[in-house]
Amino acid sequence: MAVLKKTLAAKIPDWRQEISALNKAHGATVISEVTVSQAYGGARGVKSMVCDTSEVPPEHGLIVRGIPIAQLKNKLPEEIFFLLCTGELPDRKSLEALQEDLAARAKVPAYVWKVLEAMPPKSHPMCMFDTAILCMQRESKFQKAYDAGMRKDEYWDPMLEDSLDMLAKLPAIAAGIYRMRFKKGPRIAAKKGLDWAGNYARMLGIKDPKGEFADLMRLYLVLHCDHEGGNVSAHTCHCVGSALSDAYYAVSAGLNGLAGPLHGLANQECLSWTLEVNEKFGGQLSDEQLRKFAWDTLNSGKVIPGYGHAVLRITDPRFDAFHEFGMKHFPDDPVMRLVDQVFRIVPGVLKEQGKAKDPWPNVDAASGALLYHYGLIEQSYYTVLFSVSRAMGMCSQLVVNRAIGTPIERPKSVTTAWLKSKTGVGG
Ligand code: CMX
Repeated sequence: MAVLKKTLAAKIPDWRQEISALNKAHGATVISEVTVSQAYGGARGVKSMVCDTSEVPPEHGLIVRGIPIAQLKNKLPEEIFFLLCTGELPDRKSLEALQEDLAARAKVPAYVWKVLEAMPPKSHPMCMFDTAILCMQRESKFQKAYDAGMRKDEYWDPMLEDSLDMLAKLPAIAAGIYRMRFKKGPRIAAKKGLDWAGNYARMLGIKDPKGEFADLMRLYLVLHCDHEGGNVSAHTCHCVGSALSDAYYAVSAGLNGLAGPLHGLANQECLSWTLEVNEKFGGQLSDEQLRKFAWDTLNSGKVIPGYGHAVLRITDPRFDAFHEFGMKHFPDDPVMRLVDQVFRIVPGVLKEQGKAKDPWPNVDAASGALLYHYGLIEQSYYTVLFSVSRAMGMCSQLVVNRAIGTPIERPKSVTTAWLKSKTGVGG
């Protein structure tokens, strides 16, 4: 049995026992209340689901299985996936075993390319990526095992199989979409022995004489890996998976949520905003001009992309990691300089406006500038990069949920009439 699966198999009985004991002893303990505003307000802050892969305390940012993301920034994405699934980082041998396993599963079925080639030429790269994942559903080992009468306590095993099969193929699919959609020439084959992110960088075909772009890809895929359970993409994946839909259905559903402009698409919008500022002022603008431009954006009823967060109340540590990377490798790049200037000015503007609960930059505020610097300038592609990484979080959550037997999700909705009667409004 492969090391990742073996590690999980050893841990799952303890997880089940721990949860069962907690439920038995404290099942009736109240952990959250819901106000009328929260019911109308996207359930913000309502604690009503469990996610053990990661947490996002508002004052600290992403913590993966107990380890702050800043301490993981030099790891490989494969190590992060192992950590997400099991709660421990792999040793060297376990990492190599996982890398070999992924390499052995990496071949993309030929029909995926045919489906992608048949799509309208101006399809959004996210729609292409989701479609590619969804059309591989026929490969699902979970569905086959379910149809064959698998027992409930075995669900996690084929869910892990599907997750590994899918994750192994995502770099080639994502890179293939990039080259097809933006007419970059034929697909580039993976190189044997190269890590998951290194191969993704290679297959994209971005010129990388110093290997810096590959390092950026490693960092990018680590930083976007997971963000607890309640964000749109994770929650959608969780909800779809709770119906025992397999990983292909659930992850593609989650990614459709990531494609929204208030969620993953913000990284594309953020760079557009930065480039618009850059172009308007010819690469040079004073702090006062930037402040005015930010106010103009707000006064025209738009948000400043890359700033604010539903949960965080600090500068996102993932922004810090990207900012540090950019300032280390190309501090004089005009777009990077502007990102830095925006970071100095925009939080003050948002505070002055007083609406955003979090005036600080999120992960999207810097990532686009870094990609742009290395020549990955097609902004509509950026959410696909995010997706390749976030699929690790979604898959690990699916595996853990099937391991601990999370039931089908079914929160109760109420009507406005019910709320009026409950609160005594109108009679
Ligand atoms: N610019 C302008 N206004 C903002 C703002 C920003 N960056 N961030 C929040 N606000 C506004 C909201 O639009 C809201 O206004 P209304 O009351 O008029 O509706 C008000 O401030 C309160 O919002 P909030 O409670 O602070 O934030 P939400 O939890 O509702 O929304 C988010 C969070 C991320 C959608 C929001 O901050 C935003 O739109 N940011 C810009 C887009 C972005 O960067 N998204 C990427 C987030 C990262 C991710 O999830 O992937």
